[in-house]
Amino acid sequence: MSDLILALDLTDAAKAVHLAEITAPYLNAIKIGYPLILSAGPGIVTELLTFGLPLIADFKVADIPNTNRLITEQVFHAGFSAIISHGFTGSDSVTACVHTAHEAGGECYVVCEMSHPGAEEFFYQGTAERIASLATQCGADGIIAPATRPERTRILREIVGEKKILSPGVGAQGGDPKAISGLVDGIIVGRSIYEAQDPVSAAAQYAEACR
Ligand code: OMP
Repeated sequence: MSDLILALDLTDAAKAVHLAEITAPYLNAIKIGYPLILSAGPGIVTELLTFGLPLIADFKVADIPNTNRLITEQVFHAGFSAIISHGFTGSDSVTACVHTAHEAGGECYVVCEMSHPGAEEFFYQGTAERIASLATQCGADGIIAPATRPERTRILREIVGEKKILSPGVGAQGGDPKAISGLVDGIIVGRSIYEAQDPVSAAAQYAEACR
């Protein structure tokens, strides 16, 4: 059993709010990032919070520790419950996000291996495994690992143990929710819900697949 997290990557604020409202009963969290924040403005966070779901800030933070801290402070000040950080920046940068998130009572997830084909160019050959160890040592709450490669996520699970794994790449990127849901704590689904003919029934089906 895993959570269903909607990746709300729409650039039309009204559509995004409507989509969140109608699918909310089937969701455990909503993840938003640059597409919606840059098009709608930061005020969209307050609107989405009215649906009573945790909001995850997907800014894939990847800067020096001080800048990471400043970004993370603003994310939690805005009302988010969790932030996604990159891990390749090193332990000091990741620790800045983790500590700042924890000070605010929130969570920090570290990207270990991405879900798209190009990820094989850099995240293979031990890099993802090293980032997973780093995320654990830095006290991160969990990692991001690909639904498109369940066999890789299985390896990362061995490294992070009980820490949470959130897994994108289901649906539009080809990942099968049934193949991954038992292995991870949450699946992240975007286009296969918000571009579906019937987003409510798509969300209901993904929620069922998470059971
Ligand atoms: P769909 O492909 O439309 O389901 O969206 C997937 C969502 O997960 C998008 O918001 C991506 O930015 C995000 N994502 C990935 O697709 N792959 C990754 O490796 C990491 C993320 C992420 O960090 O959420």
